[in-house]
Amino acid sequence: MTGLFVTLEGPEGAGKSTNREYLAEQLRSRDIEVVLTREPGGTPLAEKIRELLLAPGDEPMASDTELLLMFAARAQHLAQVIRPALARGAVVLCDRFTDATYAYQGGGRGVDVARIALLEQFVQGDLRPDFTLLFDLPVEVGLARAANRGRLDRFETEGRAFFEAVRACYLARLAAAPERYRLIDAAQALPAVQRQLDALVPALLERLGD
Ligand code: Z5A
Repeated sequence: MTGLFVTLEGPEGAGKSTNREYLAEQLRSRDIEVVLTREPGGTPLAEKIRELLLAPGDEPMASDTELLLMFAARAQHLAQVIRPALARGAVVLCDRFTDATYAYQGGGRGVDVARIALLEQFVQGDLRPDFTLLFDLPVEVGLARAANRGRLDRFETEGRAFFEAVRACYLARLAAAPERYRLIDAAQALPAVQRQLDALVPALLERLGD
């Protein structure tokens, strides 16, 4: 692999979607091929799985079903988009990846971390993100931002304790492997968040050139 795999993570309403385009522009203006994508989703088939995962419904989704669908979508996304882009030498900017599985299915739903790790190895082999930008902010701030968007998906109807567990899991993962993560203070106003991203670009470029 010669490209660079960068994931954007964080709890609800942290500003990943708002900022991924900004970061992509910073890199594209330096003539770098950037593939902007997201999970769950990123291919037509994986986007269908996303619809299943996010749609509120009368039948409760078992946590193992949710876990397996996340990894089914990921397998498709890796095969169709992520691995080919990395093989071409592109920067892949992916809005959520397996850290979200640890945070939401592990931290939020209480799925055994060993099961997640097993599927991670099965689906990804040795592929892990080179960098993970963790957009962190207090849960109440993120929920208030997300509430302004209107209709809630199946995850967004969860209670505050769920999102506190998600945030705690993200922060614990950062503490356990600080070399891979970059912490973004996402509670700041948008221009200040973007200045934090600007400051990260040289490290991304340096790694891409390695
Ligand atoms: N999920 C999972 O459970 N397991 C997995 O393995 C994966 C995902 C991969 C869909 O993800 C759901 O899938 C997600 C986790 C689960 N569910 N939840 N919750 P998603 O990433 O597509 O959806 P999301 O988490 O709901 O993203 P989000 O809430 O849209 O967050 P965001 O992209 O980080 O935020 P945003 O849309 O950029 O910003 C939210 C609002 O805040 C918006 O109105 C912005 O204009 C505003 N905003 C952004 N930045 C600022 C600042 N700095 N100041 C003020 N306002 C701001």
